[in-house]
Parts: sequence; structure tokens; C-alpha cells
Amino acid sequence: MGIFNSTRRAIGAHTTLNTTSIETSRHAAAHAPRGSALLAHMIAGVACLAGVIGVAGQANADVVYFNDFEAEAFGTEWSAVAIETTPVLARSFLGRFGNENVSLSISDLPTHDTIRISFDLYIIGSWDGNTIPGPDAWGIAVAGGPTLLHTTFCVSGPTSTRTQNYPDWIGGDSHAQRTGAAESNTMGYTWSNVFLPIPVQTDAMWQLSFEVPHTAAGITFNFFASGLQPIDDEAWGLDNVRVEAVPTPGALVIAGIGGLVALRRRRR
Ligand SMILES: [Ca+2]
Ligand SMILES: [Ca+2]
Repeated sequence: MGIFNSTRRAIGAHTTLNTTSIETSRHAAAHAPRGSALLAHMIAGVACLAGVIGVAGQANADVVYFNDFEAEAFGTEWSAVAIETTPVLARSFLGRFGNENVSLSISDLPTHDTIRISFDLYIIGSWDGNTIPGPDAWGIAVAGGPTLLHTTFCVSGPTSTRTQNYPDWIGGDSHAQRTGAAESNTMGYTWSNVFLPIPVQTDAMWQLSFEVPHTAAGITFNFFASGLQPIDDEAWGLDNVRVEAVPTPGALVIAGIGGLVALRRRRR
């Protein structure tokens, strides 16, 4: 089951920072001598606002979704229901998929101006990259928004000179197979055919992360691939999918000023 708002948590120290600022302000007001009450309130205000500005500068993100797919079941946030476990390491992941679009939809986002998505992309089988039979392409886009990546990947035998576009986009510069991969031949997938009967290891994992300007309450990501041979030959999957909402600095400052007003009212 995916983790939604019920387990949304802030990363970073902004909660502590806010509390510290307010508590420091209260201490200053309580111990100020008579006649200095207004000054104490001013100190409190500056301290509170400074704390809030510090929060805005840090741009802490809320994790609004995370799934490592180890529990097998998950909700309707995904358009496709498929779970596979790697032969080695026994990692469960979302997949496998072929030439298809798989979408992830997240709603009820907190106030934000940027969405960050991070995940492990598993490339399984004999991906040919820019070479025939290909190109073997993969991408991610925001529905109704920008394409975040559209490229080719190549995962082939150790002597192969096939190339891929990643980290460049499709049609761009060519690079050696597996360029940029965080893992190579760790998951136990192999490939062979009648002409190459001795299996070669063909799996790799890329850790990808993207940020997109975004303010709406919901977002849908489309993951897609094209040019692939049958799914038992060339496939992909996703693991450790994390979506974070980066707060809007302006909204935090306004909330901080509101908190300052409330603090002063409580003291009257
Ligand atoms: Ca997993
Ligand atoms: Ca191919």
C-alpha cells in the first residue's frame, strides 16, 4: 500500500526551528521589565519572523508518497497492477512493463510550488539503446505538463559496443551502455538466444530524480517506453518511488506572520 497523507512527514528541522523561535520569544516577553513590554513584543516578533524566514530559506519538503512495493498490495494511485521480485536480492518492484504508459496520480497535495519525484528505474533484459532493433526508449512526463526525461537506455553483454543516449535525451549524444547506472548486474537477470546460448547478465538500475514547478492540488506522472521487443526480452520497472512537495516560501512567511499575530493576541 502506498503511503499517503496519513503518514506525510516533514524532513528537515523546520518544526523544531519554529518551536524554538516561539519559545524563545515567550521567554523574552515573560522576563521583560515593566515599560519594556512593547520592546519585548518587538523582539518576539523579530525572532518569530526570523524563524519563519529561516524555514522558507530551507524549503523543507513533505514526503507525500512513498512505495518500495515490498508489501505487494497498493492502492489505485497506479494505473497498472504488476509486482515482480528480482531473482537476486529478492527486491519487489512495480513491473515488469514494456511498450506502455504507466501513470501515478497523487492528490491532496499541501501548499507547494515545486514537486520532486525520485525513484529507482530497473532496466531488465537486452536493451539495445540507439541500435537496431531499437531505439529502446524510456521517459517520464507530467500529465498536461513538461516531459522530464525522454531518452534511450542500453543494457547488453560485456563486449557489446551498443550505445545509449542517457544522460542526454533521445536524438542527442551517444554514450556507452549503462552510463550513469547506480547498479549493474545486481538483480540476477540474464539474456540469451539460439545464436548466443551462453547467458549474459542484463540488468541495471538508474536512480533518477526530477523537480518540476507545480502548484495544483494534484499531479499525475506518466512513465512510458517505446521501441522495445517483447516483455520477456526487454522490460522496465520502478522501485522506491518518492514524491515530495516543496513548500511555497511566500505561503510560509504569511503563515508565520499569522502566527505572530496570534501569539501577541494570546498575551493580551
Ligand atoms: Ca522494492
Ligand atoms: Ca530492442
